[in-house]
Amino acid sequence: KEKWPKGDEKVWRTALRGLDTDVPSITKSVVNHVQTSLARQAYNLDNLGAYQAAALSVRDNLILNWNDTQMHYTRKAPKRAYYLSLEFLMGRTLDNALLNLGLKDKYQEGVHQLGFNLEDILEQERDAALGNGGLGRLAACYLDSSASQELPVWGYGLRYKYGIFQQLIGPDGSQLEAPDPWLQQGDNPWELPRLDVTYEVRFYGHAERLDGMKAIWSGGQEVVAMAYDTMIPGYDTKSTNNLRLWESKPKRGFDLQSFNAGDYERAVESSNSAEAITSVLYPNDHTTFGKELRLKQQYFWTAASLADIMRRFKNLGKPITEFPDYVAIQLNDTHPTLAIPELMRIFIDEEDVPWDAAWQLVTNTFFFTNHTVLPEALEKWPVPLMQSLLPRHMQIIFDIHYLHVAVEKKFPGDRDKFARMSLIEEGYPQQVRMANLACIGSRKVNGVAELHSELVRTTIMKDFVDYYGISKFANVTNGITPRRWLDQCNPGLSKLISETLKLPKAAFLKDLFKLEGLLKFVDDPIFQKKWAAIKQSNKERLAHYVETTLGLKINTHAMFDVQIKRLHEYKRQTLNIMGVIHRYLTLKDMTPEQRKTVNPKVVFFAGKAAPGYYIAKLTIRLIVNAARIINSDPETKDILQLYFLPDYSVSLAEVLIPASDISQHISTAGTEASGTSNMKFCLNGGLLVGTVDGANIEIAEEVGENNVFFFGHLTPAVEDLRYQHMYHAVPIEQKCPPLARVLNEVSAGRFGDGSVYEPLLNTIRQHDYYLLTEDFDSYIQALQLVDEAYQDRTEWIKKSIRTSAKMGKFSSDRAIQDYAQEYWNIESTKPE
Ligand code: T68
Repeated sequence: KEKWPKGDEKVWRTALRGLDTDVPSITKSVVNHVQTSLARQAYNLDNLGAYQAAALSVRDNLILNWNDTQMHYTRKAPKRAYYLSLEFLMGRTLDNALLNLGLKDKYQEGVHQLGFNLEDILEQERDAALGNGGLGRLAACYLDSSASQELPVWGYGLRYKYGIFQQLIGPDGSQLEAPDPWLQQGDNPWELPRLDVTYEVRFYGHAERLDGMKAIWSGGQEVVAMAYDTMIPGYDTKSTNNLRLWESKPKRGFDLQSFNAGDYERAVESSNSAEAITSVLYPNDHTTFGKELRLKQQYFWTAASLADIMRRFKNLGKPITEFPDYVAIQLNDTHPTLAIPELMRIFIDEEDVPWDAAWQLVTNTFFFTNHTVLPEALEKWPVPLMQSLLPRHMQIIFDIHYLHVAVEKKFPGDRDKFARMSLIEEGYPQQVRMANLACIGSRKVNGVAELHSELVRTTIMKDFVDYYGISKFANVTNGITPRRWLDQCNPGLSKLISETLKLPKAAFLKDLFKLEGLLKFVDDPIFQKKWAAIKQSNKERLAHYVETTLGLKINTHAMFDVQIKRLHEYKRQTLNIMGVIHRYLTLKDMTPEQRKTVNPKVVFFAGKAAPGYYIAKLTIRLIVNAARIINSDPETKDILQLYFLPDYSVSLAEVLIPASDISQHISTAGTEASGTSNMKFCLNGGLLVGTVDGANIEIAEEVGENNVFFFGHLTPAVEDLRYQHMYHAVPIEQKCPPLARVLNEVSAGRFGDGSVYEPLLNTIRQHDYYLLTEDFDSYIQALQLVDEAYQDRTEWIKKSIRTSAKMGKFSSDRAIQDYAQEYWNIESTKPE
């Protein structure tokens, strides 16, 4: 038996009893925080104060669980996995923490007794929006699933001072960007600053080769990385994992030397330049710009994370050769690829491991997930930039390159293949290809849905597949956490499912395949009615939100059609808006009698465009201005409404998704790696209209093709069609007259000055790279089928139930189990 470390064990043990979670204890704890932590009193306590006090009280519970879990990991020393992601799109925490802790009802009652409404309190919290879109939200779902399944997984990322920009819509309908100072709400109750967990990170300087492969890297600039820990509670378990985010700080505060010399400006500048590293999230998804600060972010984060991982490993007292037995690192896209040369540097220069042995260890530690095959998203860094910022890493990358070249001699003669597989792209300047480095430095490479993984194997990684064999290249289809994306965002549905299946919520929230039990009730008219009533109340909740935030009145008896995602040409919001305009023109052509037979429809868009993405921003402008005309046209406004909801966020998604009847996932075939909102809509009983792309395909496999509205050309046709467009272009008037008409109306100024939209219209008229002219007709037909299907409401409800019932596969629990077993080789373990 271990000796009690300090003082009187009995006194400690009584004090350590933990927190009581009956309602009186909860109100006491909240009020304590009001009085002490916030130094406020009842008479001046507003909703924000109540939120802060409630959050601090919930946080107390999280911290205790977090401590127990981390202590348990330290004692048990299991193999751990680390998820390195530049983005974690967490959204709000309080509601999720209450649900995962099983304390929501009690806090509801407690704050009610204190004169507050829990729903209003929850609304006070700002989203933690440290991500762009799918990739960042996936990371957040994976943390939830790891903790819920009691897996020893930590996330590592950056603590940006400013998250994804706030989107405003200007008077002319265009997107404007404002900063997102998410931390300025007062102390963030969900993070624990770790003043004692700091590392120094070097930039620039010179690397001097010693004998053999070792080198010394010195000089340059050093900045400090300081840890902030965010508690990640598992659902229905005490297990609480950690998300460690790094903040950059100047090494010695102000540079005193220049300060003393009276050069105040320079002193402040040096502190600014260190702080700049974690100041802002880059708002570009799917494009790279080669900005030095971005490369600094990537190195700063990977260096701090690896130093931390290495320190934890060394505390185990194991020989360095056992590193991959205790550590698995997942690279979320190529953004953390510098971790590969950085771990080589640590092994070789600091731990005296010989080069070949170090490479062996490194390639047994890393796993790499690719999230896109779009060529403009493949990261490359100029060699000169790398040489100046990270001279030692550039040496190591060249060493890996030469080793790689030597082994590739297995393929004599094929010089093209050689050039494609090279880590270095020739040109002025030369560039380092991060995907190639991530591939050769990792044990396994995966895509995020079946089709995407197949495209990874046959296109961007084809040569590597020939070289390494197929088994290194696998698939893990993405998933979503049913805690947030069913129970939290749609409590009514969650409750109905629980009552119908006669199961506690935890049963299906932890094993989503249990939803299949709903299939027995598909034909039960009472159940159908309840199911439909929940959809209706979610539509009213959304309408209420739109009315209170935007002052617009929505027809909740209409079909709700939703497309919410980042604005991008490949996602084809343009196809959707052209479809809406086509519908509008068709309605205008009808007689008033004919219009009376039309089922009303409300179309919602939301999503941000990268600030420098001109065409995507024009698309927003067109949607907003078309909405102004369409919504005010007395002939059609009762049967067609169009809304662009500004500032899309996780929290807005939580209101939109449960309210949707149909959602659009209409990327050009072969371009959307997976998509994850498609899964969220289906889980909430919404149907899909989509192309045969990404995870749409697997969703249709699960729910049956008759429950998905597919349209458009298939992936294998895309390349040929693009070729035809390049070399045998047919004018749009011939190829697709209905679309030509829509473009002409826009051009003619029907939705405001047409000349503004010419560059957008020309992307369709000229190369039409994303093949709108090829898919428009079948898209309109698919929407027609949607309208017809919606007429038969009972049949529609059945489709909705069947869809939701078959979402088991898309739980992120399944995805994380796959990573844990097939990649990381880690096991569940939990504190008693
Ligand atoms: C998305 N990628 C895929 N990237 O587009 C989507 N990129 O199909 C998939 O479901 C999702 O990843 C999860 O796998 C992104 O979201 C980015 O956001 C991004 C950010 C920075 C640089 C490049």
